[in-house]
Amino acid sequence: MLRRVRRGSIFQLLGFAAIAAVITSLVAVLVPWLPNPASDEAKRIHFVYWFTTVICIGVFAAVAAVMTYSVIKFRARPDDDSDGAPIHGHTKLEIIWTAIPAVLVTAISIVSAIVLAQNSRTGSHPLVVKVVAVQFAWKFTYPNGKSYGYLTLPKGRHVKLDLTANDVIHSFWSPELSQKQDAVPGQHTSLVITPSRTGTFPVICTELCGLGHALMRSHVTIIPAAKFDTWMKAGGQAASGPPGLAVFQENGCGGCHTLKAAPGANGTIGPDLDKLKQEAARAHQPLAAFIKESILKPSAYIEPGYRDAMPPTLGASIPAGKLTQLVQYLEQSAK
Ligand code: HEC
Ligand SMILES: [Cu+2]
Repeated sequence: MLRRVRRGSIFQLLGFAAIAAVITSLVAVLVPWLPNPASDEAKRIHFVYWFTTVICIGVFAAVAAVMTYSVIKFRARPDDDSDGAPIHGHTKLEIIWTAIPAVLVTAISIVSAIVLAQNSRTGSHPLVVKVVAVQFAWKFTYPNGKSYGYLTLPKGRHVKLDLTANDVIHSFWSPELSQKQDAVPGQHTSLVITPSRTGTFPVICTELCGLGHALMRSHVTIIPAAKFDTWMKAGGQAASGPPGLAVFQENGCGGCHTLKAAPGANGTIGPDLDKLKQEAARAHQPLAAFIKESILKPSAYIEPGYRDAMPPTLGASIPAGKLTQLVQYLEQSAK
């Protein structure tokens, strides 16, 4: 069979391969499949994607060319009812098409192993941020003991997230950071991030964790390292303001609720907390009692038009003193 492939046919094969390679390359390059990476780790992961994609395009072009050529060249003519030639296979060809993919797959695994090893390097002084996931919110605690519902990271520094969960398995993911790590109750997992550009990017839970899973979103803001030090010293944005505001920020309430007084609180998953007075009246409850019950037992009263998606264990995780501050703060801001 091979002997029948003449020079003209070689050019034909190469032509088909070139067409297939150009089409698939355009699909790979023109469609923005990957987000713009925001960390060194993400850049390395994207390199593995492209490395693998280039190999895949080569293999696809070769297979598509041989298939197209064969369909055209060896198709049965009309009225040709004869049997095909009794071919036994071609040992040389089989060795080639086994050896080449074996080399390519080995190359992919070596590149992946190198990237995995590089991506778990923390350097000597990583900034360690403790991450606790609960149904359905994130809590990020810094070395100075301050906690937030949002992640703030310094550009260019090694950061190590130390993840765990209080109830069920969750998973930390930010598309621009291109890494995922499970947050498991009773265990500590870690993730190394070296932010490479400033900006604000989504943080998403990617482990189905209950009714509010789709709402379990936060964000990560990357700021210049110099600004980060002052941000840490100032205790972040929650430092200025009443103590109840700090409790509100720490627990990520603003990811689901809008509250004008709290910077960054523009969530729409839960009711607008600037309208708490009307909401308490609708529930026929005194304002303070309504707020406290809503936090401790969110399912007791469901605001019309909203789902029962407020984290049921969130209230119990707030110490009594802080809870009182939070309730007072919301009560005052509603008046
Ligand atoms: C994952 C999203 C989410 C988070 C985080 C969250 N809530 Fe909610 N919250 C909701 C939803 C959804 C409702 C409406 C359903 C209901 O009434 O239980 C709600 C209801 C409420 C209500 C009652 C309002 C009304 O009109 O019924 C209050 C008060 C409240 N939340 C305060 C808080 C506070 C304080 C925090 C932070 C400790 C918080 N929430 C965190 C989603 C959330
Ligand atoms: Cu989750």
